[in-house]
Amino acid sequence: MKYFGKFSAALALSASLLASIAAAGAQELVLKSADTHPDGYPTVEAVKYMGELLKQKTNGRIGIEVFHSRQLGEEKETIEQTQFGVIDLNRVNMAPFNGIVPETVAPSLPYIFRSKEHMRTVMDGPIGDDILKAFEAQQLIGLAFYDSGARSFYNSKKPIKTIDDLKGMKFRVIQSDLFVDMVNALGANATPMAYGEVYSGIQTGLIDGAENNWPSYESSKHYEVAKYYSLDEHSMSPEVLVMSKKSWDKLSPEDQQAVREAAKESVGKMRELWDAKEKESQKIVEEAGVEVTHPDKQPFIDAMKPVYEKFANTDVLKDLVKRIQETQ
Ligand code: GTR
Repeated sequence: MKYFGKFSAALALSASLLASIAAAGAQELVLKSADTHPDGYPTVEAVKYMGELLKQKTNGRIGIEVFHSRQLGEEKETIEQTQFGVIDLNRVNMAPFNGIVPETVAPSLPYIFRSKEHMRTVMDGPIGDDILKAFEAQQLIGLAFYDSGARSFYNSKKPIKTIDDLKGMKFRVIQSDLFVDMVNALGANATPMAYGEVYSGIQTGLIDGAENNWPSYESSKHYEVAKYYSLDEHSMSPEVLVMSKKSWDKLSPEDQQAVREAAKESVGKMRELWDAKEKESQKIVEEAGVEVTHPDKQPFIDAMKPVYEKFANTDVLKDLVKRIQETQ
């Protein structure tokens, strides 16, 4: 009797184990997603939210795991790994794509967007769709755009009150030739560098500063070593969420559709989080004693003319720029 009891208990146990393994097996395609930002940052949370939506849409078969805080490497490396299919999903800024997906140059151009609303209207519409499609030539599927606010300069040396104050200063830029030329055209010196090296770069004096939006300036803690922030808002280069074409091709058309929908549906959530985070980050850095200046933007805008001539130099790009400017 005792022996029999043990035997049936063992049977029951292995049956439940098998059931849970089967359930996990049915469920588990976990897409690996990269992000340079820390846990809690709006882009990280938006992709997690997309994962929840995807689970619902696929009856729990497909999920997403976000590897935040550069766990999978700096943006440039993760882009390559996504092209190779080692990483399934990647949330990155558009700027590191400028050299390989020419269409991404248009929304990365300085002062191309008149406002946050203008940027959102453009990226949500046919221009955004055309840019998303352009990623396919690079073995990537463009899924959605996220906000990235406006990027401004910050430094450890002095408040920037006019464009002339930038002369000779050394700024880290994102790894994009467009960004290098933009900074050089303002009379400063650009040093392309990985995001993860900026804090120590400023601390050791290798660079005087960098440029970014409020949430990045705050969450990276760069404000601790560079307390002068000048709101020149030179770029609104959006974030993009891409999928490896290799991973994409393994999905059924229905699952591909579910991925696309979940990505698009995460945009609204991201914007909510973003708007709140911008305010929160500004408050944090101001309370920490950051000195904010408001230089006149017109000389900055005027200085960008040669940058437009050099980078918006093909018919495709000229057309994109015109369409963006004409969008109301
Ligand atoms: C942030 C962006 C990151 C990264 C970073 C940088 O605004 O969200 O993806 O590109 O800037 O400057 O490297």
